[in-house]
Amino acid sequence: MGKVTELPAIWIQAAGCTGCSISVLNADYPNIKNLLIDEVVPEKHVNLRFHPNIMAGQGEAILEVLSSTKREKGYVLIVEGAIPTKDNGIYGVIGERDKKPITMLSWILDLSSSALCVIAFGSCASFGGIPKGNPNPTGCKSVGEVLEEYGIKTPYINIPGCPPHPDWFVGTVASVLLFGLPKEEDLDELRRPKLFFSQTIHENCPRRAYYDEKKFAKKFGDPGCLYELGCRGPVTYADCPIRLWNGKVNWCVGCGSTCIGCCSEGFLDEVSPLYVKIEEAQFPKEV
Ligand code: FSX
Ligand code: SF4
Ligand code: SF4
Repeated sequence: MGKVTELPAIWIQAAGCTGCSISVLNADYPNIKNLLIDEVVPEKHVNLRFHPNIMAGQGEAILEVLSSTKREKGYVLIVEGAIPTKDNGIYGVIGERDKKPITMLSWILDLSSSALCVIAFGSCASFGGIPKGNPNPTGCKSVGEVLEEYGIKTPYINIPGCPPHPDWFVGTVASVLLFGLPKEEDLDELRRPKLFFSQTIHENCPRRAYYDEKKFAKKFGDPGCLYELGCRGPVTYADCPIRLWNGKVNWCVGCGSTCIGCCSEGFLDEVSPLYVKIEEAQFPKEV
């Protein structure tokens, strides 16, 4: 057997609901055990050193893990949740030093500056999401906004979704392990991996024939396209209809719900109210 190389990773949770973590815990092939204990790709192992939900450690000891990983460099920083920035970020803290709270903002600035890359996981981290929604009392911002505001040049990848699909995380990490950091041409203009986000939901939806024939559901439970019930599939980029969710069991439109545009840059404010029809003039031209 060859020598196993390790990629250290730190997962910071900022302002979110933890759904992104729960989604990754539901990864199936590879599952979360394969991801954390085994080699995700031959001779490469992800060493997840800090994750608030699944690590056993607590207190000073785990804060030291953050500091020592930072000193080593060569790690990936994963951020889940938007970053509260108002009043120096005091509305979101992780631990304390000398009896003073350490803000999420300061951790993210500190850890991102020495990271190989930052993965903004979920719509909150990628675009601000629900925590940034009007009136945004804590001044939440996306990871990209914060890095750019503070002049931090570490490359970052946005993986939106509320929550994002576990495959989008595992696939991105596996790609970093196999091929190194994604090249600019692998990301779109919103820094999403093109592999997962290059087509709209509407392009691959199994109800698309109904749309083309103008057979629209009038109420939930009806057969037909859900466009008139407010489906955001035509303006949302993600591969849900072909990837499916929960171990390929089903997905939003498959179970009779509209796509609510959870991967959209404007989620949630700009896709609301959710169950009101959008205008066809808003569709991108490729659909
Ligand atoms: Fe946001 Fe993560 Fe939505 Fe929740 O914390 S992307 S609110 S599913 O889980 O950040
Ligand atoms: Fe599918 Fe929604 Fe497009 Fe109708 S509008 S075809 S339900 S994605
Ligand atoms: Fe989000 Fe739409 Fe995919 Fe459902 S179908 S997970 S709402 S992007």
